[in-house]
Amino acid sequence: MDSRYSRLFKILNGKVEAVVIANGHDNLIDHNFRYFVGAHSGIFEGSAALVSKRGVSVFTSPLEAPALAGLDVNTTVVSNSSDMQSKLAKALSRFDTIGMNFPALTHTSFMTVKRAFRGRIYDCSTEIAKCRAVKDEREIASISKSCRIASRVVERIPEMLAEGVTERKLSALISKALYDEGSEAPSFPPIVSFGKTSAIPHYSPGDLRLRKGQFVLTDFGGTYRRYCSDITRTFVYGRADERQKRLYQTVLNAQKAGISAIRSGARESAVDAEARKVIDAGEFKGSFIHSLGHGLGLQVHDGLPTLSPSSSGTLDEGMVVTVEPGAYISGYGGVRIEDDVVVRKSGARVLTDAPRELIEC
Ligand SMILES: [Mn+2]
Repeated sequence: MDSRYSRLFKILNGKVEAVVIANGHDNLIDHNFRYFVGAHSGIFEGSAALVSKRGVSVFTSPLEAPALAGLDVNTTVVSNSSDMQSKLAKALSRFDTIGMNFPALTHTSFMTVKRAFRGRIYDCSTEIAKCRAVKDEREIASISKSCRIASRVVERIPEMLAEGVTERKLSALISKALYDEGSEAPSFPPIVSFGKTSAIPHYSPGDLRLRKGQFVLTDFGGTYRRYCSDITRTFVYGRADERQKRLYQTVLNAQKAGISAIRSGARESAVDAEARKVIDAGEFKGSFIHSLGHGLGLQVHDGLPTLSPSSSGTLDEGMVVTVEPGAYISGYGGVRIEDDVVVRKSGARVLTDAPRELIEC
């Protein structure tokens, strides 16, 4: 298996001699730091990773030493930001060009590196995103485990449903179940929507209470070794009526068409189109108002690939992507069904193994 840094330099194809990933503080940590360093724990505020063809060097505080134990990285302990600047300056003195990841870089971190380096700095975010998009087998194992955990939680949702339970309460129960089943944390606050609110794709759960005959849309995921899962299931509390069944079956058919279109070499926009045309062929035409899917990895929205009408890329073996068609009818309700798949030569392998048929409960 190629190391992550050697894959990156193949993609960079001579653009720069090294890449520096520089973290800010708190929630301004660049996920690429964890990606190249391989750490499953630690916080790494204000830390930097120097990635070159020879390997990965980490500049960090002594507090992070336990998180680096056993990893294949060189570690330089720094005591403060001026110490960081002088130690980076020494390490960077052999290079004329470096790359950074501009979209996740704070101005402060950029200035620290700029003061430590006399050469030219290029934005290498596109190349880094391409590197991240194709997962290695260790990453796929972590995502698979994360997906299995989320799938077990799906199976527990029917027993959480009761007349009068609020969306917020159900969201909390799902979060707890993720921890119970072995997740480190929810990958994002679970979306739960009842009845009419299920027609709002990015809804935040509120104080609505569940009543018989309503849609129950749940969209959530966990993390395992920091790798995310992302799954959506829509239930009906009580018995579904005919319109609810037709809406559900249409979205399920669209999802099956999308999954069947996935294989290495498939155009991303063509996969989206296969699913979209199923919904647009019938009574729910025009109700699929977002893209079909997104990359999944260390982040829930992992950059590449994207499955949308405007995507211009093609799928490669080892990419992990969500397939999540939905149909939304304002004032009535909506259905979304989301699974996570890994792209293989011959097709998609579905990693979320929860049942997909309509569950009335
Ligand atoms: Mn998603």
